Amino acid sequence: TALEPLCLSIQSHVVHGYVGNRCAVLALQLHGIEADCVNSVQLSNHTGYGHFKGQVLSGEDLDSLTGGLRTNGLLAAYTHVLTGYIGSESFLRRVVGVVDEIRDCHRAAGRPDVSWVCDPVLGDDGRCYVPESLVSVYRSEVVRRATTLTPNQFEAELLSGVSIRDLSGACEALAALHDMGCPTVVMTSSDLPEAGEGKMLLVASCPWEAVEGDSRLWPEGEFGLGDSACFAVRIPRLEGAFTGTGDLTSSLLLALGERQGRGKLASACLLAVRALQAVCRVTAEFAASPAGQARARAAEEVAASSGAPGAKAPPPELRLVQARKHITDPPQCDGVSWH
Ligand code: PLP
Ligand code: PXL
Repeated sequence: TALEPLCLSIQSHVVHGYVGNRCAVLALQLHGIEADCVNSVQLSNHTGYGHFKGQVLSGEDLDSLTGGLRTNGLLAAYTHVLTGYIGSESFLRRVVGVVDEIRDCHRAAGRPDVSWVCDPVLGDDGRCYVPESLVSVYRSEVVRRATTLTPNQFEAELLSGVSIRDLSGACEALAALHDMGCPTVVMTSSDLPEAGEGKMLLVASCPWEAVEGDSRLWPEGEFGLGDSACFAVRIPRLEGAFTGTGDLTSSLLLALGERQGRGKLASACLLAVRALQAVCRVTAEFAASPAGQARARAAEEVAASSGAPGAKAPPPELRLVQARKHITDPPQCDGVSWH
């Protein structure tokens, strides 16, 4: 018999705010997916605040937690693994080991493979914010094990070695990641000329079977390269910065992929974009409200009085709880469309 979905989510925890597991677990649970979490760090708040305090889980700590799960026979229950920001090579190698062990359990029991939705967090806008040595571990060990990768444009370029200037370059980079062993790649944000003014594109590439239930959903047909279908969703850029959107996106892709079922990756992507856009809009509306503006002024005063040069107030935290109905029922959003 098929197992109930149960996701092991290995991500950051923050006491205040919504990044990492604080985003992902809520989104999974709202979609009815049980989520167990390993908190790879526990920080007071995300690092965009300038000041943060807390602890980093060591590789030995991770071994100890997985050892407890192993002893109780719990590793065999995971149907999905979701990973996000990982800050060290030794921790990443151990995560790979955990995925291998979960897969061994399922293989021994004759059950279907475990899916690994991996957000290969390396950096953004041409800047790496993890140690350079992680790139080669992602390339050699992670890409071929992940069932779905969710890089941004910069990460897709670093992992594939293909520079992305336009949509066809994006498809080439994603095809290179298929050649490296990952069947489904969803580039969750990009800055491409085809997007149009004020828009960005989510670009996905996957086996044709992964979209066969969504055939002719998007108007101009797929623009696949050989064995893979490639499609894109247009996303309006909103005023202001948001933190945690990448973590929310990968968890929504996992949850909506599960809900839509096999062969419906394209509609899962569209729904994930709608949910994300709706959460960002609810967040932006709050930020513009009197209560949101008072909070922003207070944050600016704290930053200014901290004495740290260049300290500035962080962007508003995502309003996930307030936007929960949009997470479960992604609404139509102006400007969100197939390319
Ligand atoms: N703003 C909006 C409206 C988004 O939907 C997203 C992510 O999809 C972002 C900002 C973050 O984009 P990036 O990952 O390029 O920082
Ligand atoms: O959303 C990415 C992220 C994950 N984990 C920690 C962070 C951030 C973004 O700032 O600070 C700890």
